[in-house]
Amino acid sequence: DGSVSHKVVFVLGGPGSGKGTQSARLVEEFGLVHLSAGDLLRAHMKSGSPEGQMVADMIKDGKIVPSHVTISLLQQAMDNSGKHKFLIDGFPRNEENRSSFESQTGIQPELVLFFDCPEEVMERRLLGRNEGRTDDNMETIRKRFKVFIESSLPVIQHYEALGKVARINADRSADDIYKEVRRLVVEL
Ligand code: UP5
Ligand code: MG
Repeated sequence: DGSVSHKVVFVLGGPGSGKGTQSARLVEEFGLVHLSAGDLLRAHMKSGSPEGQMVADMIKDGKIVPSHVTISLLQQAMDNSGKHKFLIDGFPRNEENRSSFESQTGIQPELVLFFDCPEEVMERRLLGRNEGRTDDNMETIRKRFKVFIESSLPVIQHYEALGKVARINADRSADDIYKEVRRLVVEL
């Protein structure tokens, strides 16, 4: 099915660490396909279906949406792109996401970018964003941080053990971060 030829980079890091910002730059320079799991889920929640409503409720509460929903959105987006190099931003968020994605798609990431950023810096960025996201309020931000530490960090540790993680200090200007990030991706 061609999945063996798919090249995937996972872009991980806490809420507000700069995944979307850096992904947009990489896409512009390298022409990869940017798949933000959060953006796909936010589009899906506007579909008006019962599943869309469930996704909306979970995002507002900072919870991780069931894998089958996210993976089917990612799979569709990959299929529809007609391309084979992808930057997957904000996924996988827990071990179940990771193992289901790997077994269902047969894809292993080439590289995992981990944007490491102190919570107080991420909090300030999220509260300053003002894009009307239902999860950018102090109550939900606290829950997102907790879910990140408890459920998402183990995914990064899993890939660290496989030598796939590039840890990037994300508490710097977007320009400084990108200088480091582009050098990692240019090598792929
Ligand atoms: N900014 C960025 N970089 C900066 C820098 N270096 N210096 C100063 N400011 C910087 O950046 C956030 C803000 O900071 C922006 O205003 C930006 O200009 C500024 P951004 O690049 O948007 O950061 P990002 O890491 O993408 O933050 P985001 O809020 O998108 O991260 P989340 O991981 O919280 O959000 P995501 O959309 O991935 O997920 C949202 C929710 O969807 C999850 O909580 C969950 O409920 C659900 N979800 C799932 O259930 N499953 C999934 O697989 C994915 C999502
Ligand atoms: Mg984002």
